[in-house]
Amino acid sequence: SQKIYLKDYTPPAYLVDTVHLTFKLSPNATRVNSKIRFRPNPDSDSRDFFVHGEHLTLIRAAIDGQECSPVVTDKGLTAQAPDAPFTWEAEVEINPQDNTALEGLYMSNGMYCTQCEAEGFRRITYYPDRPDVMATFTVRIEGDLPVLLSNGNPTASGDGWAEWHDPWPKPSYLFALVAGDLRNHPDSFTTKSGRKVDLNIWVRPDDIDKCAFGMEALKKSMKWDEDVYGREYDLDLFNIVAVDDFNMGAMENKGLNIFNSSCVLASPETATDANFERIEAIIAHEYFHNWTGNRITCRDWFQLCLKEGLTVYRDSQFTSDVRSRAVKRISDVDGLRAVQFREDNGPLAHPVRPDSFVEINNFYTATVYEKGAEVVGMLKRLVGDDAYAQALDLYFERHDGQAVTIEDWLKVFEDTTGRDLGQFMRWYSQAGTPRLTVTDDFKDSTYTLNFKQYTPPTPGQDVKQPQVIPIAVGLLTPNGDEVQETVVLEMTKPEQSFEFKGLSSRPVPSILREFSAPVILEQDTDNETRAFLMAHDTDPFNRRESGNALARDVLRRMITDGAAPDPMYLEAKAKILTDEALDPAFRALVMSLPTQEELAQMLFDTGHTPDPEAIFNATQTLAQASAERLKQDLPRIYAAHQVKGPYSPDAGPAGHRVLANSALWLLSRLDGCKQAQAQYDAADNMTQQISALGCLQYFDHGADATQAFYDQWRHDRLVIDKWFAMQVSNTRPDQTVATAQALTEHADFDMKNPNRFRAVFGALAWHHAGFHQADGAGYRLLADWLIKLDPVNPQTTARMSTAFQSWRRYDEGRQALMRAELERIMSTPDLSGDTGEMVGRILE
Ligand code: HT7
Ligand code: ZN
Repeated sequence: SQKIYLKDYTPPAYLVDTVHLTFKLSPNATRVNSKIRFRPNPDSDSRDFFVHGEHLTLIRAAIDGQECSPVVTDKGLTAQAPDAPFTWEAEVEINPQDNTALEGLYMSNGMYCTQCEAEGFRRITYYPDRPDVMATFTVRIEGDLPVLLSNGNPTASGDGWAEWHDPWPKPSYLFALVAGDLRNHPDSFTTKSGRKVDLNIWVRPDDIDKCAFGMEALKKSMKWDEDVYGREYDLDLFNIVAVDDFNMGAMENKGLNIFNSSCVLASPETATDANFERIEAIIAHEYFHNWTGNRITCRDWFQLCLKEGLTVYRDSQFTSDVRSRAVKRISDVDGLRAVQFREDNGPLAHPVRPDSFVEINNFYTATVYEKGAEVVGMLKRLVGDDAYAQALDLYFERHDGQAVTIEDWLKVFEDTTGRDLGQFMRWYSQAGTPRLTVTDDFKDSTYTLNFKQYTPPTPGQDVKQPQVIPIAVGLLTPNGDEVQETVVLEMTKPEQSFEFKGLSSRPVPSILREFSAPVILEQDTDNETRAFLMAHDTDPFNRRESGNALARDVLRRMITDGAAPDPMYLEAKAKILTDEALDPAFRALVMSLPTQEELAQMLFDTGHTPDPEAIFNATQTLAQASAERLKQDLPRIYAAHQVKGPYSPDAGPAGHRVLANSALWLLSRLDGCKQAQAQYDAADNMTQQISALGCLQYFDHGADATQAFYDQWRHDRLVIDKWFAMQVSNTRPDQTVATAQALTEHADFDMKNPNRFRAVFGALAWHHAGFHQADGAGYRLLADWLIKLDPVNPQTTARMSTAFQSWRRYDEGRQALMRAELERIMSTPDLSGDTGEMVGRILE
């Protein structure tokens, strides 16, 4: 496989105006007829006619009605084409039934569906499968199935056929087709200009009772995008389809979003509060793509963050607005640190806009998505809310219908504000997480904060230039009053100081409020100050952050010096947990300990070799000490936050449940799981049932409940995914690998279903101490299965191989074991390009 570079971009030789496709569906031999109007691109000097095509059998091809004999390779075909508009026609045959890679047209549980982003359309027919070629599509589907769907609006249908037309020019990656025995959950939405849009969620018949929440989320998203961004929907119909076999979460195909069923189906009995919140966010995300991605798309795949970073930013704004801003920000930053920081500080580090890749599927990363969203958030903070709104209006006006670049995006902000964003561009081009060090002085009523920034080298980028860092700061007096409300300091130099004058005493700084930039803040604060901020900071993000920093420090001392749990931490935490004036969901977040993964990275960063077993033991000891400190309070808190009445997934009741269930986890350490068993027996919703089951499993009282849970839910594949994952997640480290191995032998384990594979192996990879067992059994088991999965589904294999990305962090023994497994994967005959690129980069 070949590396391609951003700098080598050239415009397409030919553009496309219209595409007509006819599908004659058949599981093993679907025929696709295409009729495509090409015209020479005035912006290109080339007249080489090349169209992509992979895994296609060409039956016939013609240009302007004349049969032609193109030169066909495994990547596409070339032909002699006129230097004038012409019609290309082709007939190909494809095999959806055997398409286990889940790219292009494939079958899932008897239904046909497509996944074309990023380069799947070339598995459907010959086409210039690149996002800067935008065309209108007309589609005819012939097949003996009751529901036949494609993009846009339906134009005609009859028995066994349907025709669709999408009036909006789109790149091929947004093409979609679905055919199957489906039921719909219908509704409608009237847009702000009074147009009625029909909405449907299409599912398999058994799932029809799990669509209501997704539909409400869709209508909320449509309204929010009108209210906040002024964006109105632009077709008469919006369809969502749930599919069981899907490589990722969901896909924003124009007017026909396709969802992994786990990201749309929900009922109180089968989905947890966290599932409901995630579904709402993903529905919003895909819907928001209609403007940020579909109407304005990417010129090439290097610009992926243009649509993904912005759309993640938009969906996080939506969740903040409809739920809690503080809780959303804290959870997002937890996720960013767990996944993106790990990526940015290891062998897979790459810029938000990468400058080269072998396989674009490997760049749907936390860096492109989540760091990409952080960059949009920083931009908004720097220019201010009003300028951001004006810039977005200009972006939609100037670039509607175009395929654009990050330069175009930043130019809109430059033109709106008159600012030079040249230095800001480094957030897109430089990889790695900046380290921000801060010291302070207080003299003659002036308080000074001195910052230094430094970004360590990353693969291919040895030297980094200083970035623009918006640092939100507030100052508190020692008695807890705010003397300086939040201001945004704009750091542009490697070292920079900022003064606050006229202060009568040395203040306590609260730095990087709301996590105003994706950096690692290195601050020499003592634990008394952390406890003080935990109690008094007016910024909820930093309030929790101080608690987390305190916990990290306490755990570090326990792990490296054998220290005992620090009573100051236990007291500070108890104060928050028992403060009934605080939001319950926020209290639950304060209760949570840093993840073992986060602790491993923190130890590594501070010059220690992380020992997974010692990390595990320290977190257990601290949790036990917490439980004992809170012995009197836990039963009361647990009882006070029980939610009465019918289940609602709203943030309010969900917050009470998450707090009560955090209390239950601690309580289970003290009461032999009595309360957990009672909750399990009485549970009438999945949140309560699964929280109780988790406690029972974790504290070794779970055998009966695990079996009962299976017997109750064996017919529901999404719940059974949870059943698989929970058994692995809730093991003691010495049982994790054996449990995962045993589950692969279960009759319901199916490696071809990405959700099921991820349930077992995602849970194994996230079980820090279990995966990193010193004998290497975790590494071996995962490598065995990645090798098995690669020929079936390279995309999922490549993503899951990232479990090994931090291998250099550990001791020599573990490093050798992981390297051996990575090399074993690498030397597998016929390894896919996806996995080869990923494992190669991890090993480099
Ligand atoms: N734009 C989509 C990204 C995507 C994808 C989705 C499903 C399967 C394969 C995929 N490859 C890329 C989803 C999104 O970010 O909204
Ligand atoms: Zn997206």
